[in-house]
Amino acid sequence: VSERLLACALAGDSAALARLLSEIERGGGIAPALMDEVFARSGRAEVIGVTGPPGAGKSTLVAALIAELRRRGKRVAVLAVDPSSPLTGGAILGDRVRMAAISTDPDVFVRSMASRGELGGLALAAPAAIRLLDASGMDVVLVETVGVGQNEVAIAACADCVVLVLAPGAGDGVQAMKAGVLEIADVIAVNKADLPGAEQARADVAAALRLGAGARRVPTVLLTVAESGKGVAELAEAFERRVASQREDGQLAERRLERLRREALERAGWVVRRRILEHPERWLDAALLAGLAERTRDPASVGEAIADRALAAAADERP
Ligand SMILES: Nc1nc2c(ncn2[C@@H]2O[C@H](COP(=O)(O)OP(=O)(O)OP(=O)(O)O)[C@@H](O)[C@H]2O)c(=O)[nH]1
Ligand SMILES: [Mg+2]
Repeated sequence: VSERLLACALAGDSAALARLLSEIERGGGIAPALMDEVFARSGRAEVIGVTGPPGAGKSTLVAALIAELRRRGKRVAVLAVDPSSPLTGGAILGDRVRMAAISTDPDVFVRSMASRGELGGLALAAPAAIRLLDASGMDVVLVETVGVGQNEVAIAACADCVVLVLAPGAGDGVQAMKAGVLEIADVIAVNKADLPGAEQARADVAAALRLGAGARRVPTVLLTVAESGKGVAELAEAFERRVASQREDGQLAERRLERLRREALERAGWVVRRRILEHPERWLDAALLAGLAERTRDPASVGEAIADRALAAAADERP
């Protein structure tokens, strides 16, 4: 990746931005020295995670939020992350955005990112992509993730503020609560408030929050109708207020540093893993292999031995 391409992307050229994001998604990434430059310019954008069970209305809500944030004069990027499928997420979000007739706005950038199944995958690609969007001058980066599993929790952890979208009926609320997703929410949007049961769903969520209330700040719960835009201004207001108050009390800086710390450690783990798997025979030698064949050494203990060797060798190789 050339320095010039990066300069274009950082100046807000969306074609250049798209190309760099493809590089990041592919896992090749951008040269570390260039990523340092991106990182140095990042930290201005507010990163808002939008998560929740399938079909709750996340994409529709994101489209409505784009319109709302544009009204407020913000430059908005959307990253739709689909950990499960390399196919669906983007197309669906694309339709919603087209419907909202905002796809031609130069101050809106929408991109989907899917798991390509390689080592580290989205866990490493998503935060790098968010940083690039941030550095390119976006005021708000909305990150939509599908579902309510572990992946989503991890990706939601990339955000300054997490909006959990639930919808009445079909046990959605209950399902999300089981997965412990309520705990990561800063703001909860009970969407499809035009449907029967919305008020009940909100009451259920409020009750579950009272049960789980501990030291942490209780999430704001709102009713929205993503399709008509009802409650969307209030939702934007709620996460902006949330981020502002975190900024004031120093929590935002703390939360961001914790994220970077975890990402660096995660990255280290993947680098070690990759290096071991590049030359497996170098680490898993005949003696260790015999241990496995003769059942004198368990794979777990062989794994420990391999990691010890690789790390020791790395230490020796350092100039
Ligand atoms: N009645 C009603 N339907 C809505 C509302 N918001 C979204 N929908 C509908 O709910 C369905 C799912 O909406 P999406 O925005 O695709 O939901 P999603 O959470 O992004 O779905 P996945 O990305 O597949 O997990 C669509 O048919 C929407 O038109 C709403 O406020 N009221
Ligand atoms: Mg969606």
